[in-house]
Amino acid sequence: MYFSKSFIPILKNNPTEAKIKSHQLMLRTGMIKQSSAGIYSWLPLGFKVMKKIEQIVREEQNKVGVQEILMPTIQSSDIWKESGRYDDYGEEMLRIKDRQNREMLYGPTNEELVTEIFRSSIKSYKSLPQLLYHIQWKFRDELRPRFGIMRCREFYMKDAYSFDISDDEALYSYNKFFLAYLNTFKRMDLSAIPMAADTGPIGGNLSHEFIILANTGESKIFTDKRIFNVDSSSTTIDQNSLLELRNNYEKFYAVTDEKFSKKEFEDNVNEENRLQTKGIEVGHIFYFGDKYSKSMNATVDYNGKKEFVKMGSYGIGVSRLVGAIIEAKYDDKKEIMKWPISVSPYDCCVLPIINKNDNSNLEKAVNIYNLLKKSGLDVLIDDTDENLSSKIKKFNLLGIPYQIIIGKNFNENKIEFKEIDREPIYISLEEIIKKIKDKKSN
Ligand code: P5A
Repeated sequence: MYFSKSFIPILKNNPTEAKIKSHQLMLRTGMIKQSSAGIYSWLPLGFKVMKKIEQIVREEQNKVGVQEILMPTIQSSDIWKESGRYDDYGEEMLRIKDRQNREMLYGPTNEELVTEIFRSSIKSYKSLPQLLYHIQWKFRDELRPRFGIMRCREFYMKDAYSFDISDDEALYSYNKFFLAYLNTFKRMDLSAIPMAADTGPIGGNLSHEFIILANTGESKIFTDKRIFNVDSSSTTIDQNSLLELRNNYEKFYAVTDEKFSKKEFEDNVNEENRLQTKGIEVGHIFYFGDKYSKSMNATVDYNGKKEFVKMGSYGIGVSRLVGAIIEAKYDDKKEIMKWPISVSPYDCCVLPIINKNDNSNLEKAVNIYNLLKKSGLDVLIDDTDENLSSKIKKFNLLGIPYQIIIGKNFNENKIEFKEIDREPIYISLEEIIKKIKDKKSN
């Protein structure tokens, strides 16, 4: 992509209405544009990042055997009346009437709709477990939408649902998601810690929030620092390995503030290991047994008897993750954003220093740009005539992790190559391509 033809509407200064870094940077670099309170359009740069996040989330769901579906955003109120949540959900639910005067709503979550889909098709326990997910927009009429896309009204969520015959089987499903979540966030270069959490309007008595540490986060957390050293890399998807993983985490006290007890914290964690801080909730998983299957009569045939299925639900804030990654990766001191390569809007950028009346650097840069593209990389070239220092400033905000600078001492075998937050090195184009590709496949 040529910068001059791109739709990346960069603002000169930080927008004053934005209070946290991610909101500032997303507006400043034209990733999003507010359309009304808590509702945003996603412009190319932001959209590219979100789509990459979505794809990682999708691949990790598929890996643990979850099947993708797509449910609508608009739901009928009937199923919510069956579950009893139509009234419980309160003012956060956006209610709509269609031309026949039927009560509809914009889905804030999909436990009811997926239960309705399940009960109409699955009749025998032999078809269990069923694990289904979709990635779809949700609407919650939040009282105080804030921090841009971190707490907004319309947001993009991956929500999955599990259906099992027994508590034991259902916990096995729960643990598959537990592992899938750790792997998902790791691929975004985030360290997300599972913490025992409240279940709120979803219900149930077992739940973990996946939290990444950030001072600007809205969740207060209390934890044993040693939980950061738990390693999940050798966990496999069999039942025992997953149980061991859960145990390895649950050995350490780690809770959000609704679950916090001063006494338990002090009894369980030595003073030097106590950490009380803030974080961003990027995922939340729930086990609620037969809460929905009972009220909505979702049963399967089990040796001649009808049994209510045992369910859980599992959310990831796909759009929130865009902001969360900025909060985690923006370097305040250097004023540099650095996207993890796995979600970066471009793999690298080419920055020619363009002198008036001399197009030769631009020509060399275009040549390199074409070769990089041919090798399969996604590249942004800055073909504008801004000077180098203003290009660098701009690209420090855009956060593309690798820069190729074409200046006056251009040498084909020693091209200036810079990881955004490091000193430049001088290597050949083949070496540059190899470096970036190696990083991408990690
Ligand atoms: C789990 C999947 C649920 O809704 N039902 C289906 C369950 N959980 S949740 O915790 O309420 O939401 C899941 C994740 O969605 C993100 N999220 C938000 N993102 C942006 N703005 C919001 N207003 C918002 N509300 C929830 C969070 O990442 C949350 O973990």
